[in-house]
Amino acid sequence: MQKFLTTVGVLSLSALLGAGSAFAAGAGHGHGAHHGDGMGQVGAKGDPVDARRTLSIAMTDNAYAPKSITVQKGETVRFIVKNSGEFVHEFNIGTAEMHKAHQGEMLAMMESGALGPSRIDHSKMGAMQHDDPNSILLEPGQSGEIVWTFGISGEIEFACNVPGHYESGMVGKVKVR
Ligand SMILES: [Cu+2]
Repeated sequence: MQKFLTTVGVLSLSALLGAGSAFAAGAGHGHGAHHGDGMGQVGAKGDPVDARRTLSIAMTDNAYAPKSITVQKGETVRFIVKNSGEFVHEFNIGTAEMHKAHQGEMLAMMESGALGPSRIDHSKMGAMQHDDPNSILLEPGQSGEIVWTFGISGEIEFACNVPGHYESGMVGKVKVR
């Protein structure tokens, strides 16, 4: 009986390990973002040397130009993002579910004083440092860039999750062909 149980234990463990590796392979490049499930579909932090295309994104209160973009699956794109508005804005690539989850984090940042309507207080960010590779958060007048490698084909979004902005239309489509 003892021997039987041990064998079952070993089999279960290898089954679990097998499932784990399959998941890791499907989830892409193992970057540091922590929003979980959507990432395999969304893609991963890109390497600037792979970027053959640079797209400029203008942020105002509360809109993006352009409103939608089309990329190829697996394509690495360099985004240059400029905040020309009077409020803090974010450019964040993800699924609608990921944006919804991130909106809760941004609300917590605002409530803690780390995020104001028109400024970011990095000293108060603490454990909530806003440094996910799929997003950039900019104060009025600031510019920045992110490099992103898109995942499988489908439709995802770029969005601003500063409280109230997504709801007021600060969201655009990414068509991944
Ligand atoms: Cu915004």
